Amino acid sequence: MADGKDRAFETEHGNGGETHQRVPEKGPHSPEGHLTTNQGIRVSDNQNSLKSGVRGPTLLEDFVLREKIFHFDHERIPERIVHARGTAAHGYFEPYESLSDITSADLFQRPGERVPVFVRFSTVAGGAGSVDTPRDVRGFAVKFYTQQGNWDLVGNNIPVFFIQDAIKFPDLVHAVKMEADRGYPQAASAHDTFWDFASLMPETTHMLMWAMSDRTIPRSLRTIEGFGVHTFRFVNDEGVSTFVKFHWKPKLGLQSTVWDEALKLQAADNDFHRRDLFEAIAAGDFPEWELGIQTFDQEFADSLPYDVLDATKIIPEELVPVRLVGRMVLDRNVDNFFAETEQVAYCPANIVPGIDFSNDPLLQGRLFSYLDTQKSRLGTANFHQLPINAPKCPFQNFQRDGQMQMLVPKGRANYEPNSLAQVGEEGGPRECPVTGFTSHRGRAEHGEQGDKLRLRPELFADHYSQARLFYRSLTANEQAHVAAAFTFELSKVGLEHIPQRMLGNLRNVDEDLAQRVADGLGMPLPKKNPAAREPIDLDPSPALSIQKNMKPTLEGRKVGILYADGSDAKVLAKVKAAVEKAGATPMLIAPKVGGAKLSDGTMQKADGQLAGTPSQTVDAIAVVLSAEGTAMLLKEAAAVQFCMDAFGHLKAIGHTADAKPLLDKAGVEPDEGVVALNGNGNAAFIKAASTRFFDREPKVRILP
Ligand code: HDD
Repeated sequence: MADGKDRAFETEHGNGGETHQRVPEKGPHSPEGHLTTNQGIRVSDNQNSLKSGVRGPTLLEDFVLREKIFHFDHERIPERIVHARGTAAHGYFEPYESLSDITSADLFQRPGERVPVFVRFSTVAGGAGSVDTPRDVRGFAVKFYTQQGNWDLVGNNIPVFFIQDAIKFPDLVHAVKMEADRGYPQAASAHDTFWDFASLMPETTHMLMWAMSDRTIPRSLRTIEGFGVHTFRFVNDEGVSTFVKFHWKPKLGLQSTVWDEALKLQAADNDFHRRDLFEAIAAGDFPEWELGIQTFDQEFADSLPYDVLDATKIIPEELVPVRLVGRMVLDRNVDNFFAETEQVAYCPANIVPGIDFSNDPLLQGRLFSYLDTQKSRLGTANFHQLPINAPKCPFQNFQRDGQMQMLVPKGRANYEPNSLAQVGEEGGPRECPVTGFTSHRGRAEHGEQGDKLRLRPELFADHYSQARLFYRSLTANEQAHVAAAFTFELSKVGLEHIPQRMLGNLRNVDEDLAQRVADGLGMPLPKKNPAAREPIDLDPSPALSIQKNMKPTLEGRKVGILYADGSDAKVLAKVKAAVEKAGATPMLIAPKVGGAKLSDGTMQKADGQLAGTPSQTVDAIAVVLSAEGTAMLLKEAAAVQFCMDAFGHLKAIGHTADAKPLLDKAGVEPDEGVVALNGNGNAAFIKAASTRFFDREPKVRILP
């Protein structure tokens, strides 16, 4: 190949002896962009393996083929045992104010100074190839690349967890994942083993309430909250510790789907959430959250009727308000899914000076698990050197060698102490008692030190009070959804004693809930199961309800506009403009993706074909049809279903007068959310599209 770049491009491909064109000087085929092997040898032919004779056997000596196939065979790494399916983005965090009074953490010192972050959202139970919209908890993991090293806040979109002690985590995960013998169901908790475990472990009850609520069927990753779950510590320059709980509040507010919509999304678009996140960022509509903290001291913790080291408990916002201390913006998609999203390695043990752990026994177990899991997933103790994992501040120590060592340390100093500096050699880094990380000491009087015991603190035994608090904080419609979700999940359980046991537990939460689920299942209500500690009534926390806290806005959402041949060009243009003005994305949907001919004779291209773009993929619909178009679509099931589902999923429906027969066929009944489009500003439609119509629900489904 050394004989000149030009001839190298005139490749014989063996396909009929055809010679490929001379390749230009610039571009992917130019000398700079030349395809090579991993050893840097230029490849002359990437289409054909090396054979002995044109119809002969492939030769073992074909190092180009062997290297390519060898590498391909090893392209996959073990998927995460939990949270395997995820999507991620880059961005930044900036504090609003200095928190120097409570923490010395560098990232909280200077208002407005940005710290880069990498955030991965995930589902928990399904494999990497499962779907985005099962009923499941969402992981919300944030890596802050601070000047003092990496801080990972590895949380979920639910502020509590199923279990109190890490020793139960393998049991929980085995139970929720697909059943061991049959290998199904994927990405679903609605099966025997999960509910067997959950009903035998009353400590799961509070989390079950959240899991069965609309929190686990979010509309978008941009509309979920995030929580650090555990109680952590802030520590200031004087070494004074303050307990802290972390919250992420989405700028767009909370929004969820209804269950039927979530199910149908699984059919319409397996990648619904990752697509939504990617497209929003690509369009410059950057997702944003505010970081909130709840801080309190030991005295306050001691005054609570539950234990702050128990990850199955919250501290209601009404009791300790959430103080908003900064914002996080995701403004850049990954360049490469594998290199970044797949290889990112979060670890709750990654903390920086100024932040410290509490003795929460769930957190303590996590501190071991994540580092360990990365070794098995990424294959080497040097995974921290991968670009996505490496700190953005300098890091140096005497750890050496190992598989895939990417660094080339110089000199002889690979141990400490050493005196090599005395003879002019590089002596290497040293510990620093002043700026180095020091652990908060804990205090014996709070049971934080003492005899070795396999015991839980007494208040951990209250498994029901906060489950009740959660249920009673919801709107009536949300409560009905919880009852419906329990009914759905337990209806998938084959072993009859399991729903009975679960119902016996639910009676400790709320008699009405237990009765509704029993009725929904068509089963008798069993005796109440004894509670390890009698539940108490706590004040409801309205902050826990999604519906009470939804933002009436169309910002960041999508409106599907259905049109066909003959649709009024002016009405269509006005609806589209109104949607855009409201900060949302119009999605033009027509029977054919090539488009349709409008009333003024213009051909309007579509963004989506009707059969492939059902209404569950958008937040509201506008049906802009002429009499002719309506007559045609009355015979199209996808069009009828489009309107029927929008109505059933409690979405706003704007429509032209001529579209009425289609709506009638779809069973759309008049209500506040069904709005005439007259082309004049569409203000009423935009207002309706900014919310959902939960009052409509009794008309479309029987909830328990
Ligand atoms: Fe975990 C991954 C969140 C308890 C062991 N966990 C993982 C991820 C998130 C969480 C968001 C995915 C990170 C990513 O995107 O790569 N986990 C939680 C939360 C918990 C929790 C909020 C409770 C408050 N986890 C928990 C326990 C253990 C683990 C008690 C084990 C004792 N988690 C793991 C793990 C994973 C993981 C096996 C799998 C993949 C990974 O770590 O990187 O180590």
